[in-house]
Amino acid sequence: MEYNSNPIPYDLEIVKELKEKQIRQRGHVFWMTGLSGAGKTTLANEAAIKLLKKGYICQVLDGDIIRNSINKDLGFSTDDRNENIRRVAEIGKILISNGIILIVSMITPRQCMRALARGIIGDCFFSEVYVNAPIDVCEKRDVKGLYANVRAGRIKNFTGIDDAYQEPIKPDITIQTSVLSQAESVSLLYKFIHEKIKY
Ligand code: ADX
Repeated sequence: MEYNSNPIPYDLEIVKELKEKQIRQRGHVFWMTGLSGAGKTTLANEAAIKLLKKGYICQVLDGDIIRNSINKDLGFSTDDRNENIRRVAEIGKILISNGIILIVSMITPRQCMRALARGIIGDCFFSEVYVNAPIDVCEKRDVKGLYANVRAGRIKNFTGIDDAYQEPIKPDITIQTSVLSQAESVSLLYKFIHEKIKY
């Protein structure tokens, strides 16, 4: 069968409005950026559970899980990280057109990568959440034992050690997980999400 390069236009924004009316919530992407070990996954999952308990429909896409499934073919070069982010942003665009609240948890180390995601999803449906903890705190936490492997020379191009993490210039919200307790961080994130998604 021939590929149809001129499909009938399908206006995602119109569909989004209609679905949002059905499920009474606004589709929006909360893109959590930060170092490995900053707390992105924990906060994403906790906030998602809170949302689900309140009856909202929400999805978490986490770098580690995505990299073991749909993005299995990608590594950690700049090109691969770009592609990793691009694919997740494209999936995100589809999910939010269904009115779904999407929380993405991915390092997204460069400004241009975050701009890429924002550009695909659309400025008004995208919030950059900077999960901020100093590298020494992340290394001390070493939840996955990765920093120890980096120091032993077993992992190269590790973000924050021998590969750059560019701090967000103007994130929509910053959550300082080395200052706040976990409960305070989750509550801050939840409130921020709720303001954006309430119908
Ligand atoms: S991103 O840079 O492309 O946004 P992503 O969030 O998907 O990264 O994946 C990061 C996760 O992969 C980390 O939390 C860590 O568990 C694992 N990882 C393995 N190697 C690296 C590396 N070189 N740099 C960063 N994270 C790595």
